[in-house]
Amino acid sequence: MPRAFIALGSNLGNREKNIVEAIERMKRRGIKILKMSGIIETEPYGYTKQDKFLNAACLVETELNPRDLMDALLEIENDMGRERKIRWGPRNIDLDLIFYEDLVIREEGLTIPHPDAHNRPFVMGPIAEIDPDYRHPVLKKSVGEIYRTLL
Ligand code: PH2
Ligand code: MG
Ligand code: MG
Repeated sequence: MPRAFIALGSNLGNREKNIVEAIERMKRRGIKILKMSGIIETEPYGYTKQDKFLNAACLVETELNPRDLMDALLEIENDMGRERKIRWGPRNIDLDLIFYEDLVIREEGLTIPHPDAHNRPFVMGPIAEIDPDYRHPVLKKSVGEIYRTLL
């Protein structure tokens, strides 16, 4: 069955509860969680006038194709009351599809690998914790190597 890495983030409300709830909602939709990273607190990136985030990542196994997995993640965000106001701004839950197998997809509304993931220590760190040898299919470098360059 296909495997994918999903990054989770929250900086509004009960951040830890939001991350746990998002994981539960993925499971309920039949998305199997194979591994979960630890949860880390991180400084806001991009738009810096906002509260600190909790971030984590998980490795999942799913029958959903990339587009349907992406749609499922967006539905979970909406079901949890996610509001979209400021780009890169505060959010109660953010579920980003980072890698799907070793696929490279550049379509309207679906870019895999996530186009900015390799610049974000709060994404590369948790994924490197799960599988440091996983190779970024565009950069052809392991996430462990990429993470080290961000420190
Ligand atoms: N997500 C963003 C923008 N900035 N900063 C941190 N620390 N963690 C995030 O998950 C994050 C962010 C947009 O998705
Ligand atoms: Mg994000
Ligand atoms: Mg997102």
